[in-house]
Amino acid sequence: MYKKICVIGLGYIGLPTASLLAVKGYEVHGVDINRQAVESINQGEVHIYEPDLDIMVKAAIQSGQLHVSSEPEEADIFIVAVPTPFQDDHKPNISYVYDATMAIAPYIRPGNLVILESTSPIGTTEKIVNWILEARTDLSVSETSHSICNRIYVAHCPERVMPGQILRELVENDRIIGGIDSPSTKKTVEFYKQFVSGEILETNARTAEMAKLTENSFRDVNIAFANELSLICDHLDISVWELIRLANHHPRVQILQPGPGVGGHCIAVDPWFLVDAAPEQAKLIRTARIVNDYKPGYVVDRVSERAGRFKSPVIACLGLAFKANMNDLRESPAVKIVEHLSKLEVGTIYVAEPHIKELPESLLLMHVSLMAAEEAIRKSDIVLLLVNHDVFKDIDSNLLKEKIVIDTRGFFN
Ligand code: SAJ
Repeated sequence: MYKKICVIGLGYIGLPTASLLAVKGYEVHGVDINRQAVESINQGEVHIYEPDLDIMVKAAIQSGQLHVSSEPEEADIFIVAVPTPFQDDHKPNISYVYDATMAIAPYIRPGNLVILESTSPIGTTEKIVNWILEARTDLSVSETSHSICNRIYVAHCPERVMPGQILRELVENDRIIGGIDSPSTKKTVEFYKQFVSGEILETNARTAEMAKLTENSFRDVNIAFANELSLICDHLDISVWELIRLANHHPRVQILQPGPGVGGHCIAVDPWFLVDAAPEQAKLIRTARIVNDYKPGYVVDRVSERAGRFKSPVIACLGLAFKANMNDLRESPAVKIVEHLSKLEVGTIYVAEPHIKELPESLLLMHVSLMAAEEAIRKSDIVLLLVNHDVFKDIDSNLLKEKIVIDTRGFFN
């Protein structure tokens, strides 16, 4: 029975996973290169926002089952949950996975299981095996009689949780597990069965890697379809919101919602890994990325056009987060749009983002002000709705009557 788990990377996936396992009774050692994060977690605090995560981290630390530092320790299982961003040319950057593997390599013992949870380009799990075996010639991954006593197990189990619902989805979501061989898959399945109530699906490492990329590409392509419809509808003077509502009455049609662009660290990134792996074949996936990335600039142009009608235009921008009801600004199209409007000096800009207390530095430097939504609307000529936060439902609709409203989410429809 596995007892001790070492989790590398204490971000949006690693920290909830480490605390969940600790609360379930495992001894968990968390590792992060960010020393400030390590310090705050050890005090039972969190450096990222996710509903109820603070409560779970506090419980895990207080129970003594979770301890964190910047150095790995020996363990039965190593879980790698580090970022896998892309470079400027959209090529995947797996240097954090390499660094994490090198960091744990000296601590791996025969019989250990190494699990990659980071969303990864196809072939990454096999690379981890090669890196470990290069660093540790005493270990092996084969089952021959002379190597069985020093073999290790390696598998990919991609994280699939939705920011905002991570703690529930960590337990309830179905999981895909692909080992580098069948014994690795089986050991990993046994481990996840201990804390996952969803179905556990077995495959090989490469298919597991591609499955995760496929899920996020599927969503990106579908959002791109909705975004393209919004461009066509603007051109033809048809309400895209009414159009989608009507079309979705068809029993086999379910169009997603257009927006100001696609944000977050996942959907706007992962499809590029498929494009990189098969550039000739992944034409639709690449086009979807281009359509979605076009949307923030398109919104900026629409606002600039309208602002041109005023002598000194004032624009109220509602929302900055990358999606509704959260304070997460990672890769947020709303932030990009406000930055761009400000750079172009389109007018005076007020931002209402009820989920944050302070503007990001980029906007502070641009003299953008943060205020309550109704106050921003009162002072403005143009109201630009960027995020469909539930709290904006309380806005008095009379305030919008005399304003030019640019609603990128169909919120006021
Ligand atoms: N968006 C739209 N229109 C829609 C739906 C979303 O414009 O109809 C936008 C959002 O506003 C946001 C972006 O897309 O800017 C992404 O949001 P999201 O809710 O689609 O997804 P994420 O990035 O929060 O989480 C995704 C999830 N993947 C899928 O739903 C296939 C999650 O399950 C993954 O675990 C996560 O990526 C990840 O970590 O990969």
